[in-house]
This record gives sequence, structure tokens and C-alpha cells, in this order.
Amino acid sequence: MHVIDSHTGGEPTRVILDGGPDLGTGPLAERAARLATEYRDFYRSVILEPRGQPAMVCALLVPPVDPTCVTGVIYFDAEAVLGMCGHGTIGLAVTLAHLGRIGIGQHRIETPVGVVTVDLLDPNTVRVTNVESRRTRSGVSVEVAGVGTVTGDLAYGGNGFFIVDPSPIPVTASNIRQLSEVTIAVREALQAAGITCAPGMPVDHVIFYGPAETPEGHSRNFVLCPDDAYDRSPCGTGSSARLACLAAAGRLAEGTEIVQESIIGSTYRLSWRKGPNGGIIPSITGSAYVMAESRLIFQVDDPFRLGIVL
Ligand code: PYC
Repeated sequence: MHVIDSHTGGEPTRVILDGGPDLGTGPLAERAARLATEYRDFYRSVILEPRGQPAMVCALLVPPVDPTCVTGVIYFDAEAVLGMCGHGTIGLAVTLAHLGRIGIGQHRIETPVGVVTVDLLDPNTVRVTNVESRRTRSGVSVEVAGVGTVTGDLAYGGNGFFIVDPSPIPVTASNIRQLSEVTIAVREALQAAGITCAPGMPVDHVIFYGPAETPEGHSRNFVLCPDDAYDRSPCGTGSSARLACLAAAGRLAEGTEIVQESIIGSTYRLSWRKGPNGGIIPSITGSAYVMAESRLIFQVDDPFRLGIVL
């Protein structure tokens, strides 16, 4: 299996160029569902330790249905197949440029939740125009054991998010452990209470927001991913959901650009415009760097061939 690893604001992406399962030729949403249900061993083996690492998201390249797209892609982490991935799309565009498959300019990429656009601004800088995003409910409260009542907004940005602003805990790198524990508890409390982003759309990510640490920053975030790892980048789909909440609350005007800081201090530039169906179309600009090009080997007698599963 031929892979290229990059990172976007510190968050790793492993692009699988070949050697993945044959998921057929139907709509990408169907192929993603097939990957999730029939190929769990495959996708975990690529991403789990010792071959992968907890923060990593994989991008499995597949033939697109839409011939105007440069590729189709299905993203997954160790726990779930994702609808979309913003940092992964920035990493994918930089990887395709590294391979000479795309040049500076605009390109379309098909994902299970729709076609997104990437503008390769230079070999490392990419603007992603994401799928239409929306706040689905505001001011939702949930009781979290040991924490108390936590209130936030439910929003869709290609994945389902619960967005808490202000965070009940300071959003600083020294608090990463506590932030992880509390956001996991929040997600579990939402699930136990049957609270979803929309019918059939579970909350798979939780984001806490706090004040920015730089003069140019709008805020700093901590993002919990489905596999309980935290996003080192400011999270592209999470930023899309956040923009939808800011827009719906009248806190950010259309076209105004803000800088979003991640928990490790990496940044995206964000803005939005009106979408055709009452939501917003997010724009996310960030940088990625290619780190490695490898062939993954799965020896039959390797006891951890499928990753460390405890
Ligand atoms: O950037 O959308 C994103 C993302 C989702 C999970 C990790 N990163």
C-alpha cells in the first residue's frame, strides 16, 4: 500500500494512493458506508499504532462519480468513517501538488457529503470551500457528571458538532488532558440523552472555545474527534460548523475573515458566504507539509498486523 503522510497545522493526514479495498463504483456515501461496515480491520490497521498514530486521519483515494473532480476521497480516523475532513482536504491538495497531479489554481474533490473546492494558492497553502453548513439547534444543555450543566450549539460542517463557547475549562495546551476527559464526558452525555445534530446525524465531535492567545486570533479551540484524539489543527469541518453558529447568532458578518487558533497554536483563516439552502458556505485557508512517502507492509505472521486493539 502506497501512502503519503503530511500534516496540516500539526494534524497528520495519511493519503492512501493505492492498495485499499475495492469499494465499487456507486455514490461515495454508499462506498463510505461499505468501508465503515465491511472493512473496519483494514482501516484500523492503517491508522492504529504501531503503523499509525492516534491523531492521524486517513484519506482513501477512490474514483469520483463526478468527472469534473480530480479525485474522490473517503476520510476516516481510528474509530469512524468521516463525512468530510478539512485538514485532510488541505493535506490531500498539497499531496496531489507534491505528486504533480494538480497545479496552482482551483480543483474539485468529491467526498461522501458532496463536492468541495480547493484553491491551491502556493505549494503549501490551500483554501477549501466546504459543503453548505448550518447551525441545527442553539442553547442545548446537557448534564455532565462531575462537570455540571454544559450548554452549546449543535451544528453541521460536514460532520456533526457540539460547540461550547465559552469553555467550562481554560482552553490552553496545559489543560489538554482535562479538556479531553471533559469533552469525552460531554459527548457521552449527549449520546445518553439521545441528543443528535439532526435526525440520523450523531454528534461525533465536541469543540470548546476560549480566548485567543495572539492579537490576530478570534478565539482558540479544543476539538475532540470520534476516536478520542484531539485535533492539532483548528479542524476544518469544526470551523465550518463554528462559522455557521457565528453567522446564525449575528456575531460574524458575511465575508469578514477571522483567524482561528488551534489548541497547539496553529491557525486557519475563515470566512463564510450565504448558501443556497439557508446555510452558509465556509471558506477555510491553511497550510500543509508533506513529511513521508512510504509502502505499508502487512506481514501475515505479524501479531499486530491489524494494529494494537486493546
Ligand atoms: O479538519 O475537519 C477536520 C477534521 C476532522 C477530524 C479531524 N480533522
